[in-house]
Amino acid sequence: MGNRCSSDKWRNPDFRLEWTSQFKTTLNKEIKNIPMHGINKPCIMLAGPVSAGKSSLVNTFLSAESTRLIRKADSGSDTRSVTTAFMRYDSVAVRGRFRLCDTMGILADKLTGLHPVDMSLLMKGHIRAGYKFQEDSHISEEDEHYIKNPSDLERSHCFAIVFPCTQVENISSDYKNKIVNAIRAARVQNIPTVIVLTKIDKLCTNVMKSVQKVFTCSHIRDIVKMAEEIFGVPEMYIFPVVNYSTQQINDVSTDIIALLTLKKILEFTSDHIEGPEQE
Ligand SMILES: Nc1nc2c(ncn2[C@@H]2O[C@H](COP(=O)(O)OP(=O)(O)OP(=O)(O)O)[C@@H](O)[C@H]2O)c(=O)[nH]1
Ligand SMILES: [Mg+2]
Repeated sequence: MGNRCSSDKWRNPDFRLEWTSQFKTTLNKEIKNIPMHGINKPCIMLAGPVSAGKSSLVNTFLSAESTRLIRKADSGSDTRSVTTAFMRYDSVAVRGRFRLCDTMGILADKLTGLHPVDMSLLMKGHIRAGYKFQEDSHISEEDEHYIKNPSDLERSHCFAIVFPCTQVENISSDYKNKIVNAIRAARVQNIPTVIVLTKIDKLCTNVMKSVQKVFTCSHIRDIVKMAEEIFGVPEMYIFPVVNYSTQQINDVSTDIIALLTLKKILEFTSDHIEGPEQE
């Protein structure tokens, strides 16, 4: 881990960006006001490798809306996914504003981890929350958690790939293929895709000490550009974040990075729900 920060910003996520609690409050108000065009609880589906930080991201987003750290999703390090069931979490600040959908981790080898069929069915809304994923097979249509005719509320309105920024440079072709195929499946279903790059604190010593340095760290910029090339998702839809992992109390900069990301994701989701103008 090194330090490649300069005084130049590689991204300006908001022209008002100030690392203050007032700005956190403003962002939270703006998030509450994003129109969802009749969809009561749009679903942001999170998917990505085992230990990428999907469940931690749920907790970080929920904490950033709050004055204290929220730990609803179980997180931890293992070679197998800690999250074994499909879980949905309501936003904290305004119940029903949006839902975060947490899934079992993808594994590089072909036969285990989140099954590509389950991934596609989750996007279409065919799987009920609480479904316990099978390690080596997908849900059957006879399963009590299978929804035959999902409503608009059950499908995914945004697909967020969660990927550790520390693994972008040496991603294996198996992982790459599984993720690129998932992105293609989302595209076929016209679901907007974003990438959230976690663990930026592990990439740069300066960012580890002060997460405010995120937009001045050229190493993080390079990783974002690399992720654009690998996954074929435009840079503007790629967001570096740091999740709460060891802290006990909210850190305003961590909350602001999370809220800037959440706001963009919800704006893209809102645009997608609104769709093109109808003749
Ligand atoms: N330093 C650091 N650690 C993180 C970050 N995000 C997650 N972690 C840690 O990474 C480990 C895995 O995090 P999880 O949130 O459980 O990952 P997951 O993607 O839900 O993993 P599975 O459910 O097992 O697929 C935990 O020990 C977290 O504390 C981050 O941004 N920085
Ligand atoms: Mg998890």
